[in-house]
This record gives sequence, C-alpha cells and structure tokens, in this order.
Amino acid sequence: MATTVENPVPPQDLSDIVGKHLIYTYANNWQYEMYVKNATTIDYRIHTGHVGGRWVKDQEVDLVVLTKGVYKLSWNEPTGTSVCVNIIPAERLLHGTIYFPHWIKDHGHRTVLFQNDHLDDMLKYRDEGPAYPIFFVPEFAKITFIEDCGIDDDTVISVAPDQLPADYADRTN
Ligand code: FER
Repeated sequence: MATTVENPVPPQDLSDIVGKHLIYTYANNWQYEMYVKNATTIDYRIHTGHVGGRWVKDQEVDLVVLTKGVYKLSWNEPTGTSVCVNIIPAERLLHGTIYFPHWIKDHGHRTVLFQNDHLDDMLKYRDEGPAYPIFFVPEFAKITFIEDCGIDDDTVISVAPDQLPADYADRTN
C-alpha cells in the first residue's frame, strides 16, 4: 500500500535484514560489528574508536524498513547513549548517528566492557552525568563484511573483541 498522511507506514518486510551479521568502518575509522539477532534485538562489538573494546548482547532496538532495501535501527543504551543507524546492505552503505552523553566523551573507558555484566554501574553513571553537551557523532560507514547467521544465534557474538583471532574484523566479502 502507498504511504500517505492517513497511513504513513510503508510495508514492513524485515526478512532481508533480520539475521544479518555486519562488520563496518565509519569514515572516522571507528570499526563496529552488529548482529541483527531478531526484529527487536541486536548484539554488537566495537573494535576500534572512542569506546573500542565495548560489547553488548540483547540490546532492544526499533527496527523498520523505510523503503525497499533501506533499514533504520534506533535505540537508547543503559549508559544514556542514543544511536540511530541506517543500513543499505545492497550498497554496502550505512549511516550512524551516535549521541553520547558528555560523561562518555571524558570517561569513555567506563563503558569499555561487557555491558550486560555491569548494568547497574551503567545506570548509575548515566544518572550522575553530566549528560550535556551531547557528544554528537554522525558518520557514514562502509560495510566490509556481511553474512546471514539466521535468528537468535548466541554464538555469533559471544566473546570480547580482544578475544577474537587477530584478523577477525579484517575479513571482507
Ligand atoms: C553503532 C554505533 C554505536 C553501533 C553501536 C553503537 C552496533 C553503540 C554505541 C555505544 O553504546 O557506545 O553503529 O552498532
């Protein structure tokens, strides 16, 4: 059905994005890895950048199709960071906008861990702030690796970034 004022939602077919495992490098050279575990959940690892070494499982996200082949994920982290990522797999293109609270600009290392084991600490840091001014990072990225892993596979992202083989994130396809 066409998108109209009365019915602004385009048809939602998530089958080509759910289950995908991507490695991508932003134009600022920050390298990230995301597994779209299912229609509402991602697992991820951050290989390099301001918070390189950080990794997270079971982050709840909003995932939508904007138009055929164009996907948008957005979410808020327990740290207070908000993220919006647009993915165009067929063009190996991604655009991410990260809105870090100010405390992460000064103390990013506090978030470099397996977040799931430290949720109470993250919420405490979030509430202590300072949140402002937001550290705003909008960047395009090139998707260097993409594969289909199916849904809900907990083996895709299961160890810390520094526990992976040396060339793990350098694989291209
Ligand atoms: C991304 C950009 C940012 C991403 C995750 C984040 C998995 C998370 C940021 C943070 O909480 O530090 O492309 O993809």
